[in-house]
Amino acid sequence: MTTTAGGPSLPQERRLVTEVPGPKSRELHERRTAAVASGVGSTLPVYVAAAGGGVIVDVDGNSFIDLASGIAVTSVGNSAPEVVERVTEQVAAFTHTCFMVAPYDGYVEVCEQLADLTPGDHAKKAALFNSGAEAVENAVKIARVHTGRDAVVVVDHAYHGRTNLTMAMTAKNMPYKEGFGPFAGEVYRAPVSYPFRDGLTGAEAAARTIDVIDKQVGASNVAAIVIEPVLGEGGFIVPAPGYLPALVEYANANGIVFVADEIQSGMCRTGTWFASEHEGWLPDLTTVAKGVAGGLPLAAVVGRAEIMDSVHVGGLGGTYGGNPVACAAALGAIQTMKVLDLNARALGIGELLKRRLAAMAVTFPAIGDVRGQGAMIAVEIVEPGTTTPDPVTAARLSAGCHQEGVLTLTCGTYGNVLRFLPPLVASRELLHEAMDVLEDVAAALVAAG
Ligand code: PLZ
Repeated sequence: MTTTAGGPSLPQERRLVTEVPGPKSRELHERRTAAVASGVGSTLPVYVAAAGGGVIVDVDGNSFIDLASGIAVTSVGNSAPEVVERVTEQVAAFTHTCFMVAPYDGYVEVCEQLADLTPGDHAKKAALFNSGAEAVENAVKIARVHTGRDAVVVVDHAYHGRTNLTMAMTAKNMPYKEGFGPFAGEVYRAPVSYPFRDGLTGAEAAARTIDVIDKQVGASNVAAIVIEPVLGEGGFIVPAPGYLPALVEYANANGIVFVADEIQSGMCRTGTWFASEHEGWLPDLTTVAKGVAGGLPLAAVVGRAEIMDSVHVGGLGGTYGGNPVACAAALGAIQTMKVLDLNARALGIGELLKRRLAAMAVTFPAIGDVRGQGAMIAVEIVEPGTTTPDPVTAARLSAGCHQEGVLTLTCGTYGNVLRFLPPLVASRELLHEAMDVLEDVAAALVAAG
């Protein structure tokens, strides 16, 4: 294996020196095709040599502007110095004892930090896991024990993971669920607030959601309502103002555990530590993963101490959950977020991207909606003048950006949303350049008819 130094000292530039993908990437792709199961896809099959700040450099020497952050993970940038330093120290000290066998302070400190950073000054506790899906599963386990109830309510366009329970909770069939059933029971889906498509106020949309829960499930049967404050894979949908506070009020009034799945929206991504802060409501439990550990696998459930503590001793755990190296990475990432004030940077990024995208929408009417919070921004691509989804144009825009050295992602139930999730340390120059590229790609599509 060959490695090149990454991190923020990598030249922060877009640079294409071969076609995309280049010859070395194509060679690696052949090996991959023979060795890696075909069910695992890749958005852009260029093989990575190094990454840092706002760029990813491939094995052919091409440098891409990164608008993906490994799906909202490397918010502090790849190989952030504070993460590298703490991980290096930890790897040299010890790599694993299993917290359930012999504990260590890094795990405790991550739980303390998460209790401190999540909203509300009530008593909180946390437990650590490996992946987002695992955190969601554990939030449901905890809510069921706490309430003595079975039902879990999720919403349209939700994404919660790929394990058996979380597949049942995820809305979209293809590619996440197709052929993988039967799915776990006692998961009920209610409509959500999707301002671009339903035109409802937050109060109206909440009344619709609550009506479905009351009539089809019964509030007294519901252990948990699980929802993403900004729906991520489902299309970067920001519910109308008032929607989430109304659901929280309903949950509180009915003894239902309200779980905010902040796996994608948390840890500075939307310009606050957690997206729930935008409207000032308090979740009972929050699931955390992705951005929390600067690229190492770590996840958490954090929330009200009395709910977290309702589980019997030994009821929560797993071999690797809260691995010491991942905890060291998280402490380095959180430190970086504080020192660089990445919440402020996320707000600045959001403002820049929204301004550029709104200007683009004037000459490119396929952009039906520009939305998002902080550095979690997207455009919904439609047939001009309608709300009819146009996934083909969204895919063309994204592929066009890839060819020009900008790594973009799509999402959405209809596959027609182009989303932007840059590392929060990306420079304004790089972000402007990425928007220039997108503008050119869109203009070329218009010119081609
Ligand atoms: N909850 C809100 O966004 C992960 C998934 C990409 P894991 N989203 C990216 C893919 O195609 O697998 C996610 C999320 C929210 C839960 C999860 C699941 O987190 O760490 O991927 O299990």
